[in-house]
Amino acid sequence: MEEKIRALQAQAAAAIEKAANSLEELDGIRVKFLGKKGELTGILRGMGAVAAEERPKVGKIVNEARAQLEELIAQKNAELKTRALEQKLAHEKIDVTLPGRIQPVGHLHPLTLTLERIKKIFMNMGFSVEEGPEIEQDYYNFEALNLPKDHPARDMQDSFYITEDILMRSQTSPVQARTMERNAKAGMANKPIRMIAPGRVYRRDEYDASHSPMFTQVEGLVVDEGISLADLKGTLELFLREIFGEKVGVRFRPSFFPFTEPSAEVDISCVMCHGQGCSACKGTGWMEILGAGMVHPHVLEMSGYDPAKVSGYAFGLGVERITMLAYGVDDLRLFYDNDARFLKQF
Ligand code: 2NL
Repeated sequence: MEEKIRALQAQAAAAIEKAANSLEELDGIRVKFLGKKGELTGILRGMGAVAAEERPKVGKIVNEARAQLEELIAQKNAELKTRALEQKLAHEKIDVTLPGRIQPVGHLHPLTLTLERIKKIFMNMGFSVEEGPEIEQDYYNFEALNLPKDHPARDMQDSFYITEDILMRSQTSPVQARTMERNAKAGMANKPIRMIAPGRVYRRDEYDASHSPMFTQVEGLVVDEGISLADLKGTLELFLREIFGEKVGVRFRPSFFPFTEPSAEVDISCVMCHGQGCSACKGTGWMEILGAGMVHPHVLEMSGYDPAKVSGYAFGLGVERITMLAYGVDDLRLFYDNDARFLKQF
């Protein structure tokens, strides 16, 4: 009996030593020898067959064998766990000295940058920023601005019609017309207005270095008692000096717009030659930058304002043109190409 136990013990010890390559395998060995139905346990169960005087001795040997095997299993268990942890650590090793991956950070589009600058300058002068629909009614786009149906000046802003009466706006002035009309309809006719209306406008046009059927406009409108051409001149000069610098020359030339009277075109001294005359300004030393004028009395009247009580000035400028002159961009199409090599430079 003693030999049988010793043999079993040796067999189990050898199995633990060499066979256990995983915790599962080790547990299998434990169950095989020490489990409830295990081989060593079986011997204890069979003690009835052992002579009474032999039992304590046999029991002792079995318990010693059991204790030794449990010890071996615990050692092997610890060994396997350590090995598993080492493998895991080796596998998950990271090199903290590797350089990081650079995340490309985007930035605002040059037109957005200019528009934000323009908005900020006017907001600092007390203007509000108003927006309106790009798909507009013929009435607000043309009629309310003194351009009745079949008026020849509509040709200058030939637009994209969706129906007879619905079109892509050709200017942002419908936003101003709507603002005046809203005030008048709310019983606040002649309420002072100091606003700009930025946004996209659409015209039937060529697509070349300086024309596009879609561009970005900012129009401004100021209406109050006693507004004069001096207010228009002072405000626009201040604005142009903020954008192009203190030293920029500014001049007003008489012009015509159907919605203003009198009207003016505003030039700045050439950004390339500073007034000397070069190819960029066709030798004149000046560059046209925006259009403006005193709001036509009929325009005020149509939106419910009383031209006998209030007067106003208005202006319109192209954001693309200002951006081109401010940054020295020579082709307007670059703004819409979405070529990162161009856009990255701003
Ligand atoms: C330009 C200049 C301009 C206006 C726009 C305007 C708006 C209202 C009343 C009167 Cl609600 N005028 N806008 C005035 C003068 C010029 O645009 O170069 N346009 C192509």
